[in-house]
Amino acid sequence: MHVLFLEIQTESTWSVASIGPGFLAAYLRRHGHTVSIFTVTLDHTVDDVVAAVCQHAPGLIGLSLTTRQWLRARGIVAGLREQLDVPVIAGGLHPTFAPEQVLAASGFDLVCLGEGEGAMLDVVAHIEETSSLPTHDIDNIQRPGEPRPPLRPPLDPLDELPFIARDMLNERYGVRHMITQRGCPFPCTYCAARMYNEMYSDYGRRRSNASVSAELTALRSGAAGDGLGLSYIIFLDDTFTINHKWVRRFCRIHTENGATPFSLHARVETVTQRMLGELAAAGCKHITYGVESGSERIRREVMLRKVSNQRLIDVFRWTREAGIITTANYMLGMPHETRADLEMTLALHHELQPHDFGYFVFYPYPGTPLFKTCRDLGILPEGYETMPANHRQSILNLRDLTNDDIGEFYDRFTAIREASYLERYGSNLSASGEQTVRDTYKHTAATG
Ligand code: B12
Ligand code: SF4
Repeated sequence: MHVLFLEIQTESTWSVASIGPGFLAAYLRRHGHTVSIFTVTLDHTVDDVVAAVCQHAPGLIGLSLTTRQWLRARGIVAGLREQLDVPVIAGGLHPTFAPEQVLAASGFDLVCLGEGEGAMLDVVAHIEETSSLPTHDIDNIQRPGEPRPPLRPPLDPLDELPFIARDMLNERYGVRHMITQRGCPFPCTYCAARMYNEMYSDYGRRRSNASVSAELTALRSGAAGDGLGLSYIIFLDDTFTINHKWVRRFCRIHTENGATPFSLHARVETVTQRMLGELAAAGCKHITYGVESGSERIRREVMLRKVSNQRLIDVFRWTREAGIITTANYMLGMPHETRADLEMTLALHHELQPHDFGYFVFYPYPGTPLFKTCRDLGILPEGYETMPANHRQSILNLRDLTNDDIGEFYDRFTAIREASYLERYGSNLSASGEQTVRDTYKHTAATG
């Protein structure tokens, strides 16, 4: 059967990696199905999407959705359903943690909770066999009006999965996106990704060094078939540096294979000075660290990130000394945060001296502990579901910060970024937070 993924864009140049669909497409193809993708850019209307669906003629449409993509996806799928009756399944972080909301919307027939490979295959096989949607239980698949389904165990070992289908990703210039693990062991309260640990009893797995090296070797030798080869690697793992033995072995093999330059996300607790030296020698050019707040109180009590400011300062210095560029990510507008806490974030930023930084206004993602905190504190507004997760303005009725306070600090961060861009490049490149291709290689405040 043919499956079409719709990639919903929410920012004009924000188009990089559809990693979820990339894994799913590779898995479905291995089992004899065909898969394509259509990117719904900001210019596309529902009629354009209808035309694309007619052209691809799928038996099933799949959407992989973050919360940020949800509102636009909802409008497009509703419009699509008015004109065409092709079954639609949604998966990814937002449908996993707000399945009832997604299934209540027009045009969404099924939701996949958690890991999707086996579940999607079962759904496709069923539709192919019966030309109808499943009316019985399939593990991980929720149907409208039905309770949440049981989950199948996470795929283990990950090495058994085929390499990601590169034609699902919008990669350019040989810059490749890689995932070496699933799951993150840390407890950050704002993070949707870590909630897989709550759904599954044991979600954390990592590919073997041999599997990762084989995929990189295949890319280098042109096996992706797109003529792009391998010039740079962006590791999108939540925390690349969690298993020191694995990282050391990776560095050795990667160096032997030519040390293609790469970037990664890390937490400062998980790196050592020695590891940073080894990473740099293996080609690591850039590390993004989640700093999130300069207030140890906010990090410890609200975010459950217990690291000290001194550790952050040390690790940023070690990283610079190793010759690796740093990006720091910050969050603004947390519950219980005050202006004094935000001043501390600015002060810490000046001590860390990162090469670049991202700053994001906190949005409570469904399923996370902080979402529940916001609801319990009564600071989640009515109709929050229709408020975009744009990370520039708070949707919360915070007690200790006004929207003007948050706006003021957001502007102060923007001014610092503007000044550093002017100093470095002599022109104002995207300092106001406009997305550029460059920015897409940095990541969310909620990662690392
Ligand atoms: C890579 C990544 C990005 C990349 C690429 C995103 C992409 N679409 O692939 C970039 C840099 C563009 C990005 C941007 C952003 N991201 Co991001 N990102 C990630 C990251 C680190 C990895 C995602 C990933 O590829 N995982 C690997 C794949 C295999 O897992 P998966 O996506 O969950 O897919 C599996 C299942 O979910 C399921 N599945 C997925 N899709 C589908 C579809 C169907 C039909 C089915 C059946 C199943 C299914 O099957 C897959 C295979 O098992 C996650 C953290 C995480 N660990 O998930 C954050 C994460 C998804 N990002 C997040 C955020 C907040 C953002 C930004 C808003 C950051 C910002 N402040 O601007 C933007 C928003 C972009 C947008 N338009 O939505 C949040 C989303 C929270 C939420 N509830 O929405 C996450 C979870 C981070 C976090 N810790 O909270 N991101
Ligand atoms: S924010 Fe990063 S470190 Fe914290 S749980 Fe999520 S993925 Fe892990």
